[in-house]
Parts: sequence; C-alpha cells; structure tokens
Amino acid sequence: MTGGNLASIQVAEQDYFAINPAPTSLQSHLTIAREFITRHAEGGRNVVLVTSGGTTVPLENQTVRYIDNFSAGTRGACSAEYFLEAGYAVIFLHRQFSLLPYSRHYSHNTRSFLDYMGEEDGKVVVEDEHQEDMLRVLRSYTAAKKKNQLLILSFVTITEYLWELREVAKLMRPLGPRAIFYLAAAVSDFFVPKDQMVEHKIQSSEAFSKRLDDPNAKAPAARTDGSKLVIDLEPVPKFLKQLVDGWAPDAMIVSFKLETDPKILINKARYSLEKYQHHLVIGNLLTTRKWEVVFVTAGGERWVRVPPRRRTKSVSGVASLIGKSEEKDGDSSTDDDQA
Ligand code: PAZ
Repeated sequence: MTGGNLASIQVAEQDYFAINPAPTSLQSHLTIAREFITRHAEGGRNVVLVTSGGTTVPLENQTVRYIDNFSAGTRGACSAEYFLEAGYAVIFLHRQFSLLPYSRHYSHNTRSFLDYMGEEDGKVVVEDEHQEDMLRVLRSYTAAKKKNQLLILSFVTITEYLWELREVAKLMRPLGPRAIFYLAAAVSDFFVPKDQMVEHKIQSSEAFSKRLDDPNAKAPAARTDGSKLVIDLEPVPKFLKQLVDGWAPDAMIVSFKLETDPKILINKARYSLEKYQHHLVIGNLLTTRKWEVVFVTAGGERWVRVPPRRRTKSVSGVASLIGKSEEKDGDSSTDDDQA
C-alpha cells in the first residue's frame, strides 16, 4: 500500500467517524469489554471477536425506514460455540435480536421453545425426545457461563457496527497475535451519512412531503420526488484494511466474502485476501452457504462441505403444526451445526 493510499484511508476514517456519531451504548460496552479482555489476557486465554448478523442503513434520523439484508446470524452464533468449545474467550458482536450462541437451537424457528416442553406433576419438563440434545446444549452453555467466556454486545446500524468494531479492536490490540477477528457479519457497502439524513419520517403523500425552502440547498439523501422514493447512497469506506494496519495490526484476521454468482466467488475472495491482507478469507454463496464454503489463503483454496446426509432441516420441512409460517431466511438449520 502506498503512503498516499494509507493517508487517504486515514482521512476517510476520520471523516466517517466525525460525521457519524458513536452509539450511546458504546462507552458502557467498552467498559465491560475492557474488563473482559484484561481478565482473559491475564488468565492466558486467546480472545476472538466474532461479528454476526446484518447491519441496517437508516434512511431517517428518527428511523422508521431502513435498508436491511438477509443475514440471520447463523454462521456467527454457531461458530462462536465452536470457539468457546476450543477454549477461546468470545466477544460476540451481533445484530440485535439475531441468533445467539446456544439459544439459537431453540429460537427464531417456527417451533416455539414451548414445543420442547411438557408438564409432569404440575412442573414444566423437557419432552423426552429433546432431553439428550438439550442437555448437551445446556452443559456447553453452563460451562461457558461459569468461566465467563462469552461477552455479548450488539449493534443495529452500520455506523454502530463500525464504531464498536473499531473501538473493541483497539482494546484487543495489546493481545497481539493472541487476538482473532472472525468477521461473519453481513456489512452494508452503502449508507446514508448522518449529515445527509432527514430528521423525520419520509412522507409518501405529496401533500405532506416537505419541499426545500431554499432551492439551492442540497436535497437529503433519501427523499420523495413526486410519488417516487429516491435514495442516494454513499459507499461505506473500506475499513477492513484499517483493521490490519491501524486498529489491530498483529491479530489474526478471518473475514467472509458472500456472493451469489459462483463464477466470481473465488476471485473476489482472493482479491479481498490480497487487498486487505487478511490471513484467511472464507467464501460462500447465498444459496449454498449452509453446507459449503471455500477457504482462500495465500497458499491456495480449499472447499469444506457438510456431507449430503447432514444437509437436513429444509425450511418447509420444519413448519410446525401451530405456526405454519415460513421461517426467516437463514433460520432453517438452527438446531444443527450447518453454519
Ligand atoms: O448470518 P447467516 O448465517 O445467515 O449468513 C452468513 C454470511 C453469509 C453473512 C457470512 O457467511 C458472510 O459471508 N459474511 C460476509 C458477507 C459479506 O460479503 O459482506
């Protein structure tokens, strides 16, 4: 990377964080993250930051409407369990209300957690058929909890995500190579900067949509034009390089690349690997992400696949008797390990 490029990324970073203010919860999150990192560093545990779920792009300051994406957080929640099992301390930075480690086995699908329960002698009990699985999940969860191995933080918007990522990354910097970033969140590439956002709900009716008093004033990024909604989005600066160069230069960085076109997946993953200097980029396709991914490293690429006999639990296959509604995309395999 040339000095000029580096300087321009640093300027983009400064501008971004100057225009788009920090979330109100940031300081309290950092206080608990600092304590968590210090405790585990002293105890000799490696720390991984797992990001999970999709970021939103608000269109209004008092947000009624926003742009979102498909991610349910399955990959992140499932991977966090594996990191915990392997002895890592996990900071789970996830989209609010997306899947969580352990509870993901019993949430977000058409089967209510109550369907796992029954009544015996006036007490609530777990049905026999679910005892074994639930006991296994409960034991892992309790073990992680006892060791205080899991810290859960949340974001909603792209700006909240970037603030949290940057500041937690800086806290992890002293860990050097004992820190891992596992970036499975689906992060928006485009957004509406705060200074171009309207304050109030965008009105759909022309009678109520606000005209600009000053014809020379810049129109807000999201606005109505006649009966149309027009949205001009700005690119989100590419901060992934900054993670390596500026925020946590000695950490191991694993990032994900999602595509829909199989023809470009490996090239795009390789491009990310080289451009951002991450250690591993894991490529996946929207439709097959539950059972196959490709690991792209400086040494080459390797596909990892779930065997066909384990590719179960189709969306329609688990529709329960009470709730026949289809599950949100990504929730179909929450009770197995296809992440
Ligand atoms: O959250 P999920 O399990 O439904 O999906 C996981 C994923 C596809 C978001 C993740 O594997 C991924 O590729 N994240 C990076 C997406 C991107 O290219 O920005």
